Parts: sequence; C-alpha cells; structure tokens
Amino acid sequence: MVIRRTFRSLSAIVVLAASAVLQGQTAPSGMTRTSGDLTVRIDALREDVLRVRVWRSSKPAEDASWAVLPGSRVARVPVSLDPDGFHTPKLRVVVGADLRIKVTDLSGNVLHEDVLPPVMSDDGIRITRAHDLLTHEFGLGDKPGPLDRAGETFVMWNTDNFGWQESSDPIYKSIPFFLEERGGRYVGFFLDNTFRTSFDFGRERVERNTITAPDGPIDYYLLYGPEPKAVLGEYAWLTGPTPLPPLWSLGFQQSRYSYSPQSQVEDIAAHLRRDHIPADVLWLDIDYQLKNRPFTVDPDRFPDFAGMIHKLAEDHFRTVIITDLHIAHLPNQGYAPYDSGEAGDNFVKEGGKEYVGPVWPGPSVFPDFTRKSTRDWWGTLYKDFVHMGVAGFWNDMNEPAVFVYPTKTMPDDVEHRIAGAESEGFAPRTAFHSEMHNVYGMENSRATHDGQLMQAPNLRPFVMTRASFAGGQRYAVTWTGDNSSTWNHLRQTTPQLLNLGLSGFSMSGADVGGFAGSPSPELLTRWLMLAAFQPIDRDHAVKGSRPHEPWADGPEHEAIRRRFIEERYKLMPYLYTAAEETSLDGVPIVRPLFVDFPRAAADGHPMDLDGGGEFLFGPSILVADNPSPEEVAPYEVHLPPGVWYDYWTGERLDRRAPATARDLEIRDAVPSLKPVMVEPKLDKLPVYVRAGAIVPLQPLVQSTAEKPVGSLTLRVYAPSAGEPCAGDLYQDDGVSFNFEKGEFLRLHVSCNVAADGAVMVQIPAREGRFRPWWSTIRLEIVGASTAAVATVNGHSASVERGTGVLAVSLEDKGMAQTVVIR
Ligand code: MIG
Repeated sequence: MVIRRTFRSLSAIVVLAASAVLQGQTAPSGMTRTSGDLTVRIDALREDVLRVRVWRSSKPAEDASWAVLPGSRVARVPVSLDPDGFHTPKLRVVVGADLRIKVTDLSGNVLHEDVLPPVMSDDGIRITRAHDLLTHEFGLGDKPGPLDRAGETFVMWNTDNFGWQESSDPIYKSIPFFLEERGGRYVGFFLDNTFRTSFDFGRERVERNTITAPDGPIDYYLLYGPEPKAVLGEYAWLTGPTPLPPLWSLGFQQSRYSYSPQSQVEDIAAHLRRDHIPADVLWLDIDYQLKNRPFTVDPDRFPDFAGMIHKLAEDHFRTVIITDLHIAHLPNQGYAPYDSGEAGDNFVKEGGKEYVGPVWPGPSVFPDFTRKSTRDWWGTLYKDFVHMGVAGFWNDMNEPAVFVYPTKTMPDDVEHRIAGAESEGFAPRTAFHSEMHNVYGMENSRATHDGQLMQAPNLRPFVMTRASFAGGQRYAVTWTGDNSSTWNHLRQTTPQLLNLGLSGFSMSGADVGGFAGSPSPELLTRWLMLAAFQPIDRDHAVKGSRPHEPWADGPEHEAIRRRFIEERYKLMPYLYTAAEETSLDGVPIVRPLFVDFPRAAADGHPMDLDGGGEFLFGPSILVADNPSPEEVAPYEVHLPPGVWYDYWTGERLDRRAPATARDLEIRDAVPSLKPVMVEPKLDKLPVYVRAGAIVPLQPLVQSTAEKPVGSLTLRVYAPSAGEPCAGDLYQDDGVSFNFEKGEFLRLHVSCNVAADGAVMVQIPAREGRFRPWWSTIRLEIVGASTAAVATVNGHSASVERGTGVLAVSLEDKGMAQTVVIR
C-alpha cells in the first residue's frame, strides 16, 4: 500500500513536473500535485527561491504580478526529483498527498511547514504554517508596533490613518512580505495576493501562522537565507531593489502643511541659510494650489511660481511639490487634468459611470492607474513642473483616501481596468476595487515616476508616496504618514523604519517632530538628532501646529539641532555609499543589528542585543537611542562582539554583549561583558563605530549642491592586530544616470594592523571615470597606538596627532597608494 502510493505519486510528479530549459535540454524545475479540486505547483526560481501556487479546477491561475519583476517570476532552475518531492542544491521540498508542503534545508532544518492543507474555496484562501514561541517575524511594511511581529495579527488594506497609534492596523501600506527566523535560520515569505490579506503570527494559536484572504490566488515565494542578508538580496532580486536616489534626497528637508504664500517659502529658505542649518529640500503642500486642485498653482499666493523654483535652485534648494491623485470633477470648466483625463477615458468607474467621491478639491475622480495608457496620460501632467525645475513629487492620499465614512476609501465594486500589463502577465480585464485597492497607490507612484522620467530622461526621478505595495520601492520612497508629536511616536520611528527597510523600502522616513500635535522643544530636538541617522530626514507638521523649524525654540536648541544635521552632511559620502549598496544588494540603509550580526546574541534570539533603540546606520555605525526616550534613568547598550569605538570621542570600548553560553556563565565576573551604561542627556545621542571600519567623510557644506572645499577624510577605526579592516566609497554626480555609463567612482580601501601596532592602509586605484571634488585625502586613524612616523608610498610624511587620532594628508590623483603609520 505504502509502496504503491509512493510509486503513484512519483509517476505523477514525473508526468506533471514543471520544466526549466537549460542548455537546450528540458529538465524539471519543480513539481505539480493534485488532491481533490486543488492543484499545487512548486517551482524553483533559483536554488534558494521557491514559488508555490495553488489553484482550483484544472486551469492554472493567471501567472501575473504587480510586485514581482517579470524576469524573476519566470526564472527557473532544474531540480532533482525525489519520491515525495524534489530538492535543489540548497532546499528540499516534500509535498504530502493532502498538499501540505514542507521545506527544509539539506540538513533537515525546517524552514516552512504547512500544519494544515491549503484552503481555496468560495470563501477565500488560507495557508496554515507551523509557528512556535521561538519563531520571529519582521517586515510587513510600515505597520506600527514592535519590530518583532510574532504574537500579533495584521491586515493588509491601505488606509488613511490620521493620528495612527502604536496599536493601529492597518495603516497606509500593504507589503505582504516577512522575514522569519527560527533556530538562527532566516527565510523570507512573500504572498503575492493584492486582496485584503491577514497574517496571524501565533496570536490565535501559538503554534500557527495563519494567512488568509477573502479572494485572489495562493501564490507565494519562499526565500532561503540562512543569513538575513541573503533573504534581503533575494527579495530585491524578486521585486527590484530601491534604486540609487538623487544625492540631494539624503540632505535635510524642511516641510510644513503648508508653506504659503510664496514669500513664506522664500523666508524659510533664507532663514535656513542665514542660520547655517544645512538643507537641500523645501516641500510645498496642498496650499500652493488653486482650490486644492492638483496641477494648478494659486496665482494670488504664488505670483511667480517658476521664478521662485528658479531662485531656490540658485540658492541650492530643490523643491518637491505635492500632486495628489484625486482630480477635481470639473467637466468643461477649463480644468485640463479633468478634461484631458476624461477624453482618454482615464478614470475609474462604478456601474459603468465615472466614480465621483469627495476629497480636498470637492467632488473628485480617480485615475485608473492599472491601465498603462492612463499612467502615460498622468505622466504628461508633470510636463510644466518638471521643465520649471521642480525636483520631485509627493503622492499623498493614494490609498486612495476618500472622504466617505467609515471606509475612508472608494467602494469595493468600483471598476478598474487592467490593460497594458502583458509583461506583468495580466491579460486585459476589468477588476474590482477589492482586488486593486492595495496596488492603487503603488501604480500611482509608478505613473508619477515614469512621467518624471519621460520629461527628464537623464535625471533620477524622486517621488514620495504614502500608500504602496510590495515592489513599490522601484518607483518611490515613502514616509510613515500622519504620526504624532509624542515621545512614543519618536520611539516608534525606529522599529517602523527598520521594518520598512526589511520590506524593501530602504528610503523611508517619519515626519520629524511628529505630524499631529505640537512637539515640546526637547522632543523636537531629540527627533532632529535621531533623524540625522535615518534615511530620509524631513521635518513636517500639520496645519495649526506650533512652528517646527530647527530655530523654533531659541539658540540653545537650535545649536544642538544644527550640530546633528551638520554631522549628517559630513557623513554624506558614507550615507550615499550605503544608499548605493542598497541599490545593488537590497540591504537597507538602516537595519536591525541581527542583519549584520545574526549570531551575536548568546541565545540566538535576533532581538536579544537590541534594547529597542539600537540600529545600524549603514554597515559600520551603530546608533543607540534611548529605548524610552522621555526616560531620564540610565539605559543599557549592548554592543555586538568585537571592538567598538565611540563615534563622538574616538574612545575604544572593550565591552561586548555575551555571545556564548560560556560568556553568560562568567559575565558577572568579567567587566567587559557588562553592557555600556548610558546616562541620557538632551544633547547626546550614543553612536558607535565598529573596529575595522573605514568611514568616508567630507567637509561641511550647506547643501549637497555645494562643492565641498578641502579633503576627503577616510577615518580608519583600528581593529586589533590581524583583524579585518575595510571600507567602501561610492561617488557620482548625484543626479543623473551617467553612472550607468562609467561616470562613477568606487574605492575599496583596506587596512591591516600588524602585531607591533603598525597600521598599513591601502587605497587602490579608483574605479570608474567620475572626477571627484577633492584632490587630497586626509587619513585619520582612530585607536592607533602612539606611533610617530608615517610613509606614503615609501616616502616619509608628517603625522598630525590628536587625542586618540593620528592623521596623514596625501595627494590623491586616483592612483593606488599605500600609507604606513608606525
Ligand atoms: O488629509 O496634504 O499625510 O503629510 O500634510 C491630509 C496635507 C492630507 C496628509 C499627509 C500630510 C499632508 C496632508 N495630507
């Protein structure tokens, strides 16, 4: 009986095996299995990436995706068939007769296991995965709450959620992707279903992770680590990485709902420059428009809009303006966005007629962004603004938000058309809002991105979107919407931005100072300090709130705030290099410690090092904010194993968190195993750098548009003798795509500390043709012993000594150089 079953299923596998064409030969790339009216098909897209689909009846579901890149969706590698499944060189898949799936690594460690068969019926879909108290999940986009999603339940339904709180769900974005850790191994799970999906991570029953949706496909991807960075790279391979942003978008940005009239915008710009607060971007919210109508300018309040943009640019400011998607319903009244949109049949419908709903302009219509021709039309609306020199666009309200209650969005039966999405696998059809709701904001930002690119093909587009879906990082950066001016919301920015980064959105920020309400001077100061180490640093505030600009609370607060913004600008080469890294490997700019130190905690728990306020800013810098930011008592900072330096003082810290069971046993007797205790002070934010890092810095500028004067600094944080030591630097013109044609500069600097303490730094010849702003390099060695002599390429050079720092200056013509300090 057992033997016959095995034999039968084996032949079924062979007959139904999906195929990969390799070197002209057809080999199976997975398997198909049927039970009752359900069929499951599993394909290996790569050795470490699986795609699982389930369908009812004999006809496979539409093989299509808004999120997954077409090339990745159809990628296949050959697999080896087993009697009960198949394996790749990395993964083994077993499929039961009842269609339960189990995926393990080749040593048998479980990565995914269905505890119940998949369900697909008229009531929707359900996947029930094994879970336990030691399983942890991260990701799921912008959802508030703790970094670890385990023990909670979440719903994906893009929602305008003014004043959301820590327990609010859903909010603006739906990213049905999570990174899961069990037993020190990481796996990624991405459910490619755009309906209102729900994720329960052991909340209802601790042993179950239940994933449901009222409709749509069972179509999910499993991404195997075992390291978190591998999963993040695979997710970037699947949905596209965050592209290289324009350099200026990493600068400080000042916004308010709303700067108006024109003279106020000009005053804010002048004040930033007068007070020497470095800044790159000013934002215009809805009040620059006439009666809140998108793609208009109010000529009374902004008498010379183009002139203002131009003048701001001369003063090294970029301007980003809001362009909401709701188009005022004004037939034949000379409002071109409506008339041209209507002429091209570009708005969504209900019962065959244009759907009209109330938003800021009053009765409004909504572009049908899942139609390519609509996106193309939308792109044309940007023509004037782009040619005026507006640098970027803000897509708000695109959940879409509609002022009808309680749903706050359009009805489920509104009709969208899917057209021109053949390369994404979709045949043209009409789809209801219940299916398109969660991708609507992403497709809005896509249309804006593509439109900006169409108008200015050699400028990197910049779009900030509020709503999005998995893969939306290809088109836009994002922010966390309408947070509040409270200490808890400041604290919340850390887990929220970390989870966004783990969900593909490396470029994200939270309204600095909080949107709703008014921050106290201390809160605003602490927020500006922390945000200097977050990917997007944008100060924004609701109408009617107390002023939020850095100078708002007098010179003492302003001085602290300025110092942190200045530090961000000095670190710009490091930050930009981290942004470029994201665009290649999907590792986000800010990330939890476990991403870089997956095995650093003694008990293996990914969060055990992390008191709640700690995160990595790029590969080498650790920020340890107060986990209870309003608390005045000292708090503990746990540093991953290895030597660390205090970023501000250069002090070497020989403390580390216990990393082994033995460490745990002896910790009470060993001072270096004790956590670092931090005494909270208003103007102090603990920042550390790992030994062996080489951090590039630049002279202070007031805007990234300003050419730095002076040397490039390479700050080497000396490791112990024989330990690894390296750092990267990436540069280009910061705005165009010329880097794709070789106009970039890349350096991989390395160092070595000998047993006698001598430090040798090797700067290789530059890669790429970009000519940088510097002609000298200042090499700083932090933590060097009291050495005195230096040689540059064998010739003796003078050494400058500071406290704990030695510095050598050298000319840089792009050739390889070797510096030795002993
Ligand atoms: O209904 O454009 O989240 O950042 O300032 C409010 C006005 C509409 C919501 C955004 C906020 C923006 C505001 N918008």
